[in-house]
Amino acid sequence: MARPPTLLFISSDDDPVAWRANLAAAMPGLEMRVWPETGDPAEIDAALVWRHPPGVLRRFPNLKLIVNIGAGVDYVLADPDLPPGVPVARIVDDMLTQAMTQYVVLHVLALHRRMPEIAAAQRAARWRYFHPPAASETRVGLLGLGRLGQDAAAMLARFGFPLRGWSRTPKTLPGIECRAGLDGLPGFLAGCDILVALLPQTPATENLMDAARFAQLPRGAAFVNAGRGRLVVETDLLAALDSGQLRHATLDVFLEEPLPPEHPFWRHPKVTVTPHNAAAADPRGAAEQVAANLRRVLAGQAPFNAVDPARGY
Ligand code: NDP
Ligand code: OXD
Repeated sequence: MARPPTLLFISSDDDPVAWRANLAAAMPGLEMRVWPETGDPAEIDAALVWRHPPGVLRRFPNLKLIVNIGAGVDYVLADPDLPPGVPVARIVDDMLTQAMTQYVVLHVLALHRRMPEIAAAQRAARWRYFHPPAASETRVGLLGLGRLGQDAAAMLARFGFPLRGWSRTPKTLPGIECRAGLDGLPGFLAGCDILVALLPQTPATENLMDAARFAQLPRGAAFVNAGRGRLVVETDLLAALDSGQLRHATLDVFLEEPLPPEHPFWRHPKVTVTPHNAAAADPRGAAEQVAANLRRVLAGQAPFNAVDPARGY
């Protein structure tokens, strides 16, 4: 009798019970094993992973697919011992996209309406009036115009913000002034009153936002990072906040996560910290595509939403 398709789940941040239930519904007969209980390594067809221990995926000689439980695959690609030739797919999912768009809209509106300054005034029992600004006065820029950046931009457009976006390859998108590549970056940054980073972490994007790039923003701009911590030189960001070049930073992602208790971001008056919870893959939305991708690789087809390891996303 043929053995059932078998998937190994490796994550200490995600709920294996919920994944098991949703995968069973999406692919009846699927066997799911939870790391470190792998059973016979030769039976593992696919690995569903978030921050797996580096090197372990080499142990499965018949592995045909690695699925990252999330949109950003930097944790997977950072493994120097990935099994060669096994495709890596990421989650591209409406629930995750909606959550990220909620996060971006929430924080762009808060920054546009000066909520950090108003909250600080309340803590000091001070009546500090800010005239409600028009959306047309606040130019919002998106670093990254992928699945998440484009969805957030479409929602922000409804509020009337002038929008611009930056990507690796040139794009034409309705209602968004698009720039591409490093040559296009200074001009892009110069027109962002609120800058939202939704880039993947790759060798080309690490440390992108350094002192020189913060200096290219208009003085008093605000920054939101929902991409990855390594996009930013944290000491340069702190210096830009302290000098007044930036008026506020809202940060969901950090060089070190969890953010250590002694980190200056926690207590900085111009920083809002959120615990890397802008968006997350949810098995209710994502199990179906994991099952579909497993069916595809078992049939000898390439998976959907595969990433290019050479490009890094
Ligand atoms: P996509 O792969 O769909 O889009 C990535 C975008 O970044 C593309 O527009 C791409 O350009 C652009 N890009 C990549 N490299 C460069 C570069 N060197 N220069 C300029 N632009 C570049 O990713 P998603 O939109 O799905 O996700 C983006 C990131 O968001 C994830 O990689 C992850 O790090 C982060 N994320 C964070 C979460 C959180 O909870 N904080 C949750 C989910 C995701 P091009 O279009 O030309 O290819
Ligand atoms: C992701 C994340 O990449 O949660 O999906 O950060």
